[in-house]
Amino acid sequence: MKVSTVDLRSDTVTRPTPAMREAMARAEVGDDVYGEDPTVNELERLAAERLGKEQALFVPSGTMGNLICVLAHCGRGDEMILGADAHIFYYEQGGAAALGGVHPRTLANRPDGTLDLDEVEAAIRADNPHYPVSRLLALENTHNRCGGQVLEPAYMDAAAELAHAHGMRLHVDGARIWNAAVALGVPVSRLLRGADSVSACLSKGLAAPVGSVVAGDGEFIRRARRLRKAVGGGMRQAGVVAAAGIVALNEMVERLAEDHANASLLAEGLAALDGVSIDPAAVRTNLVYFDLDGAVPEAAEMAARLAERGVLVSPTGARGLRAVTHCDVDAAQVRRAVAAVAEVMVQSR
Ligand code: TLP
Repeated sequence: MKVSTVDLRSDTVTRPTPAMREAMARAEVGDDVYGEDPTVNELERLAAERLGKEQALFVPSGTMGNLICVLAHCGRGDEMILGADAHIFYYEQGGAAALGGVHPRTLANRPDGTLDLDEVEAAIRADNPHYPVSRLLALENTHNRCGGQVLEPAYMDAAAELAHAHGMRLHVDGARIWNAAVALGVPVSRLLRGADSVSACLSKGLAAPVGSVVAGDGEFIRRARRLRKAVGGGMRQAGVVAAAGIVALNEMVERLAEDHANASLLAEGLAALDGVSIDPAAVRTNLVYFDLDGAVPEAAEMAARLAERGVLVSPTGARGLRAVTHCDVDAAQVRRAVAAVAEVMVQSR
């Protein structure tokens, strides 16, 4: 019997559910650049409602969603304050700088994914001809490189208040904002109350095949819609994929709690192994980062040996690895992954 692969590299690997495929096959479509795709229009209505914003826009990816939002807020030479570990800064090829001339000002992320708001305030530029204009504060919730940490509603509110007091806007990279809301037991809209824009993924834990939504007020979405066309994101009969996004929002959010429980199971299993360093109490959502000590193989070799055993994880550094739980991985497969790590450890001693 062929043993199935346990793919823990990312929640981006999730496949559309049977309900999504059915909805996709049945989707009514039209030309969305003309605003005539009824399924896209319904997804955008539903997303705006869930995110608590006036309007939403369907975009092909989280990267494009962030780029469009940053460009909608900032002009060339404007400054954006964000974490040094932010996905926008770290993993998006510097697109906002390359394509929009937006100047990134990074501050250290704290281990909980937040930025120190006193440091943010100190970084905001005075009105002085030497300086760029501080236009945007960008936060990430959950925070990927900080281990899927959840930024609390009170913190999000305080950050928005600070930005607004200085005439700035707040953007939230909410690729996994659904995970944050489920972990906190609050509606997504509560987390975004003060945010001027959000980019939220449908294609990660929510399992849609492609797509993200951005949301904000009507004037913001008007600018974002123009920018989406400029960067090549006008998708025509996109209802075929938007249909999966509607199923994602209606059926896949609450079940993220299972992924979080499986992530804790994985973290506890790994913590019990000699040679692995991880604090299971710090795992609050579906991202599990762990380190290997000097007595065991380095991360790349560990990943290769796990792959031979049908378990896929991502090396994040010489001794660091990331494993991500999602709807295509169950508790039994998580146990198999832990057993595979244990086996590689034993064989390498
Ligand atoms: N993250 C991917 C990789 O790019 C690292 C992953 O496997 O986690 N914001 C955040 C916080 C993200 O984690 C990601 C994807 C994105 C934006 C970009 O989304 P896509 O991949 O749809 O462009």
